[in-house]
Formats: sequence, structure tokens, C-alpha cells
Amino acid sequence: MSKQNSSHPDADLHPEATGLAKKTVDAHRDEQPLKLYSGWFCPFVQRAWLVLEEKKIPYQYIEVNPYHKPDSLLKLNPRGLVPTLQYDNKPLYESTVICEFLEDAYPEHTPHLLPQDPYSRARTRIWTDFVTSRIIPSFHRFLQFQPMDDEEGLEEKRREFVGYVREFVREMDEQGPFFMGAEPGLMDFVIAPWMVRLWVFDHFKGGLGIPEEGKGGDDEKVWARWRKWLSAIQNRESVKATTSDTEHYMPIYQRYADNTAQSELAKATRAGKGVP
Ligand SMILES: N[C@@H](CCC(=O)N[C@@H](CS)C(=O)NCC(=O)O)C(=O)O
Repeated sequence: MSKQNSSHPDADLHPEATGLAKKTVDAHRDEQPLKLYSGWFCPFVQRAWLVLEEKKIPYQYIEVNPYHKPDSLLKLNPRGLVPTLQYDNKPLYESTVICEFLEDAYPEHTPHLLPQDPYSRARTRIWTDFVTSRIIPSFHRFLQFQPMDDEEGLEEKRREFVGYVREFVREMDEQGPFFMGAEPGLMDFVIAPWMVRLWVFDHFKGGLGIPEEGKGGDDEKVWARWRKWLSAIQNRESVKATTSDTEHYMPIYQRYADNTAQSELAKATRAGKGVP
């Protein structure tokens, strides 16, 4: 049963995770008190999924189509968005809230992803907010930009997005490779899902616009730091284990790139608003 009309254009997507992510899903089909209502393709889900995988918290993976919302999802989360968590029969949602909750609720599970000292914890929250309020909306303004023959307009969106990424990279620990140093933390996993989807700009928007090695001018050091971070994140087991085959993301991102997607996020972007 679904409250939504099945003709929602975004509902037409591959029904389940593929590739390495499918193996992870298969390992989490059994009933567990902690349930993750998920869409395999969703970057917000991937934030929470990464934390579950990193900390090896036992959970049950439940695939739902958030554009064809089943009652089981709507009962837990009236907005019908994924990720939604069921913990002890109680609902929780909002990806960044879920990430922090998992850190608080399973203190015996390591690695700890939030720093111990209050200042660094607060810094994590500042830059998490930056990702959600600046990086993701500008990612979508760039991705959804139309018409494609308005080169100046497209370039402006590209510059805006790359500018925010640069601002974020400047905050990273000098050595790294992760945001706060040698070990990854919540900061890395809160942004990783969008950074492993940057191929969409090469594929749909004529290039991302982050300079290649040796071509960064005054920002050469910033972009070298960026490449170090990205490589560490792309090679992280949890990231690989929650990523599906590229071909199945393609039709979903095609709709965003054509600006025909009707998800809450696509509509919010068109309306000049932030993340729903
Ligand atoms: N602010 C939410 C956003 C979650 C979100 O937008 N999820 C998308 C899938 S990637 C969704 O459920 N969309 C359903 C819809 O647009 O109706 C969070 O951080 O969890």
C-alpha cells in the first residue's frame, strides 16, 4: 500500500542495491531491533549506513522506495524520507541526527567518530552544517542547472560549488589524510556520499572544475590536500561497501541533470531553498 501515486517520475528506479552494496545488504537481512529504512541510492542514507558499517552495529537493512512511500515508512516518518531508523520500536530520522545518535547510543562500538573534546565536537557541527547548508544545495544547483547552452550560468554554478568545497578543504588537518587527522570521523562520513558522486559533473555537466594536479595555481596546496582526502575516502571499506554499481545511479542523476526530478530535494533546489 502506498499513499503516493505510482506515477511519481522518480519512483522508477532500480529496486535494490547492486555490486558491493548488495553484499552488505545481504549480510543485514535478518530481523534486528535496530532497523534502517533505506534507499540504496540515497546519499543521506549513505551517511547513516557508513556509521553503522564503521562501528559494526547490528542492524536490519530494509529497502523502501521513498518516491512510492509504503505505509511502513510513513508510520515512522510522516515526511516519508529515508534514512529513517527504528530503534526499540521508536522512529528517528534526519541523517545527521541519526549519525550522532548512533555515536551516543552505542558507546561500546568503536571507532568513536566524534572527537572527545568539546571544542572539536563543536567544530564538527559547524562543518556538518556547512555541508548541509552550503555544499549540498550548491551541488544540486550545479547538477540541476538548465539550459545547458547557457555556459555563463553553468560556469557560475560550477564556481560556486567548487568555492564551497575549497572552503571546506581549507579547514582540514594539514597532514590528514582525513578531515581531523589520521583517523576518519563523522565529518568525513557526513560529506563523503556527495564526494563519491562527483562523477555526475563529468558525465552530465561538462566537468567538475576542480583543477588537476599542477594546475591549481595559488590553490595548488589546497587541491593536493583535497586529492589526498578523496583518495582516502574512496578507498575506505565502508564507503565501498555502501556503494552500488554506477550504471544504476545513472537514470536517477539523469533526471536531476535534466532538471525533471520531482524529489523533495529537486523541488527545493528549483524553489531556491535548502535541503528538505
Ligand atoms: N534532510 C533529510 C533528507 C533526506 C532525503 O531527502 N532523502 C531522499 C532520498 S535521497 C528522500 O527520501 N526523498 C523522498 C522524497 O523526495 O519524497 C536527511 O538528512 O535525512
